[in-house]
Amino acid sequence: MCFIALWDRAPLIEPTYVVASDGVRAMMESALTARDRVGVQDFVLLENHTSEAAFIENLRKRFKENLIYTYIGSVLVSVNPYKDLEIYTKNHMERYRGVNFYEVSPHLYAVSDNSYRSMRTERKDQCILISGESGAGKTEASKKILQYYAVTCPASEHVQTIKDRLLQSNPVLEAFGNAKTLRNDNSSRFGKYMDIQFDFKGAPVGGHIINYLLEKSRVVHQNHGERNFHIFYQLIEGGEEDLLRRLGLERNPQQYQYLVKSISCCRKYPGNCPKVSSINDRSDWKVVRKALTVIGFSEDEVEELLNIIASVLHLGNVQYGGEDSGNACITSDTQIKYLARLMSPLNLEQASSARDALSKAVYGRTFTWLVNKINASLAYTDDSYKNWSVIGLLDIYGFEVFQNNSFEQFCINYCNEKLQQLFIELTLKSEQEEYEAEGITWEPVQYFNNKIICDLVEEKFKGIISILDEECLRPGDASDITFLEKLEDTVGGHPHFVTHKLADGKTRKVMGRDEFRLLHYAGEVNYNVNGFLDKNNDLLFRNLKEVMCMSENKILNQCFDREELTDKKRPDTAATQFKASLAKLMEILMSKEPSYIRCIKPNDSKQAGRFDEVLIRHQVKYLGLMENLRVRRAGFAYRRRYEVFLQRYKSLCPDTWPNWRGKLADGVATLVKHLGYKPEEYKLGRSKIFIRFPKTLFATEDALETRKHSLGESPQHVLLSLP
Ligand code: AOV
Ligand code: MG
Repeated sequence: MCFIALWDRAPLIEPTYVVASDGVRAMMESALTARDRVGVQDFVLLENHTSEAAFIENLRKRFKENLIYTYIGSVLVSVNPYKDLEIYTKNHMERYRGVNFYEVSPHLYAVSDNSYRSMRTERKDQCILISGESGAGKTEASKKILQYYAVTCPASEHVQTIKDRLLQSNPVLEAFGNAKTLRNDNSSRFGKYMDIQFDFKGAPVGGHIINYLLEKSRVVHQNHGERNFHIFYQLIEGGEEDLLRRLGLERNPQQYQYLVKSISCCRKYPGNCPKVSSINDRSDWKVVRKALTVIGFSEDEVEELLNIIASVLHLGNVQYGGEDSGNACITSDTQIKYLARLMSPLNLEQASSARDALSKAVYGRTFTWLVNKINASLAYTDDSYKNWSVIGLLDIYGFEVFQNNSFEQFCINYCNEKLQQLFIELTLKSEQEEYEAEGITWEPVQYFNNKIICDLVEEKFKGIISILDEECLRPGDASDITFLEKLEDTVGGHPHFVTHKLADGKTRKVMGRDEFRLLHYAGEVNYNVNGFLDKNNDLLFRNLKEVMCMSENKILNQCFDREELTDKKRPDTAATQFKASLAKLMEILMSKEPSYIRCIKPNDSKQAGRFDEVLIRHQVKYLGLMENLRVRRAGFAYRRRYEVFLQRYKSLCPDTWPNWRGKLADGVATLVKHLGYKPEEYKLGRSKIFIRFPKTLFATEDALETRKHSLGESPQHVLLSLP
């Protein structure tokens, strides 16, 4: 229903305003030039809809004109402009609000407004799924959607508080969960699904966030050229003198091992990149500090939270030396007595990894605590309104490929596979259902279904996660390499799995012996297995947990529960937990009416105005946009409900003008007959007309314009509905 509704209200083409000074001809000529210049605003209107070149050309034309949004039917395609466009003002919001946006350009706000109205009129929960690779603009889109609701939805005093908290949750979660990567200066390192709850009046009265697998390993090391989570730099750069003194921190990121240590070349290039030109840590600190207060953190809670952040930095500076016995002793000045006591039975390597495991656990659990705390502040407490409706916003980490890809990339890319699958299933399904509902024959469309890759990763017993878990649980000589060997034995023949071993027993030289490659829907990625077992086990020494339980810090106290110490059951591995949480997410999303935003990254240098065709073609391909278009055009380029079609074009036929009194379907049949539509050009369904070729529709649009102008109906500024 949501698709249909959106399409029905979708504008036909970019509206272009032209001053009608030289009569109709000049008008039409300008309009044609405009059509040529800005392309079509819905890909279904492309003459040659199967041509990838035409698709890219249309994107390019529009990108050049700063028209970053284009539809494929009801799906919004967005190209990251890498510059601030004046298209998110309050005026723009007003333009889309509650409007039958038939005549308005494609926009995030159109999708947001459509979901909102569907939620209200159909009382059906909605969700907006934003996908695309790292840096494509997902997080920005989700923030803009939230702003749209905050500004345009009705508000009371209570609602205003909720709106403020919803908005302010973003800077806080980004500070603790985002970081600079090579792909994106503000890359989300966790997945986020946020429900916005609306009461019967359509006011946002509450919210709830579910977070997915934070990339904890970043706390203890980063790839060269990347940073740790923003909060560390914000605190050091922006924290008040007094505060830093209390936390024992120096105002110099270079002092902290966790901020300067990169995985590769750490000695050669000490210091990652504490300063990033696009980021102002000091002013971001102020924003975060204020946001914490708006969300309802007390001064004490903020102090405890920052204490934890500082402790992680101190922990990173704990250095070990070797004793004669080979056991580690702490050599750094920082006096952390409990650590000394606990870590001395370990050798040097074990002690360092125990320290890092502690830092990761502390940070990861604090992040979850933070999400819970935000949820508590967004929770709607008024029992009389249990019956709210929901719009869910999904913004996760995008597909990513680095020089070095590890367990984290494996999980992130697996998550993207799952979302792609959901997209395929739902768009195809809804399309097919629409044809069936309208009594029109569905012509099957060939498309690549990535279920085969999802199965390769998650299938019970034989999937990669199962094999990884098996190795994690196996006592004895299990290692990352035995895991790889098991993979080769079990899934070695899978068409989407590759290692250095060739079928004839020879080796593939371009691949390392500690790597496996997955042929993802979005491209090939080599994963290095080093660290897979440890990261999947995600274990923390029991005695370190005990110490954390004894901590006087109230947040840590809540993060490390005593019950955990007595629980004999081994917790699920990280990958299995992630798999289960994704399965749950899919269930949530399937239960709602989806809308899609497909984000495209225009270049790898984060530059405005650069349209890198190779990169874009690749994304168009793997996002399945051509297939999406083919499905949408399966047979028919365009469809519209009878009443809408008749209302728009009835003036073109004397029998339907000014009013048609009979059945709508008969009116449309009379109208198109008068317009000279040939039988092969259209079909009449139960409630809609389906038009096969864009040119048929364009001719009708042109006729409408000519009529308006010949009647002198046009005012000085004429809205030309031409592509
Ligand atoms: P992502 O969420 O898709 O990547 P972001 O939303 O963080 O990507 O976008 C990356 C950067 O692109 C932002 O920091 C902005 O500088 C710029 N940008 C994106 N969208 C817009 C827009 N509509 N207008 C102007 N600038 C924009 V990742 O979280 O890495 O998967 O994991
Ligand atoms: Mg993001």
